[in-house]
Amino acid sequence: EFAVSRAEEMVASGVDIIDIGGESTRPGSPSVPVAEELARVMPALYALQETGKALSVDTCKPEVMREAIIAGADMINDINGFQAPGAIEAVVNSDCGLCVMHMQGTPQDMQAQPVYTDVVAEVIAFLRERIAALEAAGVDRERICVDPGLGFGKTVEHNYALLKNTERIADELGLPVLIGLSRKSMIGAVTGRPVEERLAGSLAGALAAVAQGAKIIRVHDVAETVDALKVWRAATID
Ligand code: 9MG
Repeated sequence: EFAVSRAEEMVASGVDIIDIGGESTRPGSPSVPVAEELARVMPALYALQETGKALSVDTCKPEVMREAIIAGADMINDINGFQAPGAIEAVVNSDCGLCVMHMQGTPQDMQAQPVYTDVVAEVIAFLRERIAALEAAGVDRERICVDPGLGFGKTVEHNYALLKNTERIADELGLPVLIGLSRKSMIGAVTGRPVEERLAGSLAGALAAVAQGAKIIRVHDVAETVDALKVWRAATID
C-alpha cells in the first residue's frame, strides 16, 4: 500500500520510470535471500502496473530478474552489472531495458577503501566489458543504458570526477547514461547537510548531470526535479 501511494505521488509529479527494489543498496546493507526479495518486489511490481508508467526492477539476482520479466518489468537495474552467474541468461530472451551499473566491491564493503588509478577510465573499461558480454550473449545494444554508479565504491572525489565526465562516458560507450546522486553522501560532503536536507544540492547535481548529457536521472524528489529541469530547459534550449 505504501509503494502504491508513493508511486501515485511520483506519477502526479511527472515521473517517467519507477524503480522497485527489494534489497537495500546503501553502504553496509546486508544481502537479502531470494525468497524474501521476491516477496517484497513482486506484489509492488503487480500493483504498480496500474500506474501505466515504465517499471524498473532493481536487482542483482537472476531469479528475481526472471520473475520480474515474466510479470512485465520494463527494465532491470543491476547495480552489479549483470555479473552474477545466470544474470545475462535471465534477461537475454526478453526485450526489457537494462541498466548496467559499475560498483567496486559489494554494498557490504564498497565504501571501506575505494581505490582507482584512473577512476573514469576504469569505470568506462568495466562498462565496455559488460556491454560486450551482454552483446556477445545476444542482447540488442539498444536495450542498454550505463551508469557509473556514483556512491558505489567511490570516494567523494571519484564521484565528482565521474559526474564531470558524464559526456565522455556517453561518447566513449555510445549509450545513454543514467546518473543517480539524489541525497547521496557526495551531496552531503559539499553542502555539509544531513540526508534529509540535501534537496537543493541534489537538484543542482541533477541539472549538472543532464547538462553534461545524462539521459536518465534517478531521484527521490520527483516534483522538484521535474520543475528544475523544466526551468533549466526553458532557460537553455531554443
Ligand atoms: C538502486 N540504486 C541506488 N542508487 C543507484 C544509482 O545511482 N544507480 C542505479 N542504477 N541504481 C541505484
